[in-house]
Amino acid sequence: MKLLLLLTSAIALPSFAAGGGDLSITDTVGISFWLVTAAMLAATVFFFVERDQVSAKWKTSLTVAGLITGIAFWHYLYMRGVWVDTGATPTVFRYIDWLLTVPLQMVEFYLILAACTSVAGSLFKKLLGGSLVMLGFGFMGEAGMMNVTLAFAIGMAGWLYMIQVLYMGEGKAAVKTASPAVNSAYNAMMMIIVVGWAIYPLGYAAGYLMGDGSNIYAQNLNLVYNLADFVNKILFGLVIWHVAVKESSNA
Ligand SMILES: *C/C=C(C)/C=C/C=C(C)/C=C/C1=C(C)CCCC1(C)C
Repeated sequence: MKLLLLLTSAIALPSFAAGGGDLSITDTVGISFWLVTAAMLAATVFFFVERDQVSAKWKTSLTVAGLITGIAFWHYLYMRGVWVDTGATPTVFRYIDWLLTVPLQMVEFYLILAACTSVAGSLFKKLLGGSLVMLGFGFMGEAGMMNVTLAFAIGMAGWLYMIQVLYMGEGKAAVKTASPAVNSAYNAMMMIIVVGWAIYPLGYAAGYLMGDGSNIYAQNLNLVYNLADFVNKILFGLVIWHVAVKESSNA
């Protein structure tokens, strides 16, 4: 594990550190790309190292948290380069990242629930379906493949469907009988999907519904998306880490 990390950084860091021009002091969005890139790397190291602190059944959860921030770190290296070098919005890199990391977040839900209920599998499929609709239409709207407002509306429907599944569905009923730690993990993850995820459609609206995705709108879009990724990948992992550590010391 640690060898893999070392290898990845040995290959990745020199090639990207040298690329592009200097970061301008006035390029707020570029600076936010830079900060989030570093934070993703730090979070990845943290989650992998912290696996040692938790009991066996929580280790996989921390591994997945580290994979999420690790995949994001990889994409942020490129997204930062695209933005700093060209000033363009790195839509394709962004959505490739989301296409990998959002399903992994659904895997986290599955892992927490699978330990205590039999509905975890069917819940996972519904959440995965909802997130693919959300991301698929979001991408088509941003890439100019369909009407931005219509794409937004269908993407919103996918997200609202997921919220409905989490609040009214079988998962909520199933965790009632689980341990307090599992309950608090489930509730915290619901909060992230409802409150944390709400930042993303705000970013989309700022970029494409209030404007045309150019200049100032592109800046707002990327700034909000970068903030959202920071909250939803790093904070999300920390919530799981916190529960895992608490639960492990009780055992
Ligand atoms: C690590 C990346 C994450 C958690 C990405 C989450 C992305 C979303 C919640 C995107 C949501 C969108 C809508 C709800 C409407 C359509 C536009 C999107 C794709 C930005």
